[in-house]
Amino acid sequence: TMADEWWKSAVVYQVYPRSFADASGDGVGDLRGITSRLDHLERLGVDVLWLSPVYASPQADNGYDISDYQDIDPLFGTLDDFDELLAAVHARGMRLVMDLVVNHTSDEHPWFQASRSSVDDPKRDWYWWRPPRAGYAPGEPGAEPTNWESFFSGPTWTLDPASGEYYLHLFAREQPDLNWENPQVRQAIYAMMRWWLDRGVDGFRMDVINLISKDPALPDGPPTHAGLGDGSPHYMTRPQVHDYLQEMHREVFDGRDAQLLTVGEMPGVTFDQARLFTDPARHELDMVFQFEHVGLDHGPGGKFDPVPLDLRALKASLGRWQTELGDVGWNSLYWNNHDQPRVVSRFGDDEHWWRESATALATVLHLHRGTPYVYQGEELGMTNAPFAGIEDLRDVESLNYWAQATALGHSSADVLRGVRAMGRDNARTPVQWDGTEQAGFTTGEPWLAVNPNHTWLNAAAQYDDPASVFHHYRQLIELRHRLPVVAHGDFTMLHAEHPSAYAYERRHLGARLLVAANLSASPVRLEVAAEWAAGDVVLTNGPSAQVRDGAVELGPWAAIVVLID
Ligand code: ISL
Repeated sequence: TMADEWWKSAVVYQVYPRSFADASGDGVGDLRGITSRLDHLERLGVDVLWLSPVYASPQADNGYDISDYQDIDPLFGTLDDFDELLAAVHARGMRLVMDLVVNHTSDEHPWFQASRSSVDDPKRDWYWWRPPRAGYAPGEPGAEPTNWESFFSGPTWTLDPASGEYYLHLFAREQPDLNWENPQVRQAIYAMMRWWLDRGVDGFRMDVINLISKDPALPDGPPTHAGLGDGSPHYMTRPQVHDYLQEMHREVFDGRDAQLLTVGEMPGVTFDQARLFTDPARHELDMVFQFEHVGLDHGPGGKFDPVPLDLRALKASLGRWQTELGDVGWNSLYWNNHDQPRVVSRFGDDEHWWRESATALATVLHLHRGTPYVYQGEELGMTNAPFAGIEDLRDVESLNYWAQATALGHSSADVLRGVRAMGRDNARTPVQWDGTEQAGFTTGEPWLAVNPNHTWLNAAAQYDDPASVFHHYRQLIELRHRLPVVAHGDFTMLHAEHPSAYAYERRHLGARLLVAANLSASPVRLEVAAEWAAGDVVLTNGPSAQVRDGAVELGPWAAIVVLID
């Protein structure tokens, strides 16, 4: 029932702990740092904190490589620090959702250590081990059991010389994939999840959860380049994923799911699949993260070969998801997370129309039907980082890509251009709290350089400025809480073919909401029904957004929200 679905009127705030706030002064953010900054979240008005991984980890992928699911990494603190954070979040009426990374573990997890110790170990089958391809010796080029290419470049297989067998890793070699076809693996994961729920956490964001089932025949995929292939038909969104999520629901969530939030991260998911995953009657997930809209600017060479965004394609994509998950299912709404470049730099104009474009993009996203996610710093309009060269980068995806692309003969200037525009470290520079030397993030040396624009772009400067990006986000969140039409209304795209305006209407019972934004620097005039002139303008991002008889007028990057009820 609607009362149970509290997350339909909620907004989630993602904390990437390494870059949020450093209480210990070692240059890496930590749990006590987060606890010390909860005022910021409360002021913003968000309902849920999603915490990226803080578990014990060798940090090959910044914590998405877990070596103990039931402990906190010393970099971030202790279980006591965690309990304190959780209590402080609850004391403010917010909820805390954990990141759940169970497609793979770290290669230092005791499960994998046991698994690799011998072909006869009881945990051998907890991971994907295979002999070399028939006719090949271990380690010979082409001997990998399949031609699949890793998300982080190179083959998805690494040889363990001790046994002469390869193990599967869809991501880095330090992230071996668990074998979900083995029921013992699944039960171990469910027990761990219950342990966290018993500790008081309010749900899970499930990392690449649509990749957990692989075709045990492990067929090759269609060739891509450099002798590798695309294995995704054999590991992406297989029907078994639904079985496993339903089993997880029975084993972990039954009886307590009404108060929890579950969201599955699902690269490549289609809306037909997403509708099944989020149909409440099927007891799988509350919502999923889909990737279509953040792939629209990927060029022929992939994400590091970006092309300009075609706004019509963006509207067609997001609009289609609104329709397809309209009556059954539920959308997650996001521009940013720790894997994506900053939206104001990517789809906005962080030079000439920084404040206007950050707030226009926020308006467009937040008033769709679905649950919005704010990634730390997005609410300040934080921008991509001015990385000068590869030595400024830390992310395993960018570093591996750099090594591979330059080895294949691409010029370092070309590779650097792609990585600077699209690399994940853009999202991972420290949160800019104030204008002091390290932006108030740390008293030490930050693990990744603070963006030099923190001198003027920071939280302290925005708190007292009602026109700031921060206050615009705060007002958008407040609108979702206050107006049922925002949380529950239906969705109709307007002017779908307009090349620079994004406009839509929401309706719920007697209420109607018009949202219109100019996502360009040239003024726009949009025809709308005459009655809107008599509505209440509930939000704009500046004086150049106006509604008149039969039209909305929008200056550069202007946005307006009009309510009739
Ligand atoms: O970064 C990406 C966008 O191009 C994807 O390839 C990303 O790796 C994929 O969406 C999966 O992301 C998740 O799992 C990864 C981890 O590195 C990411 O940080 C996490 O969000 C492996 O655990």
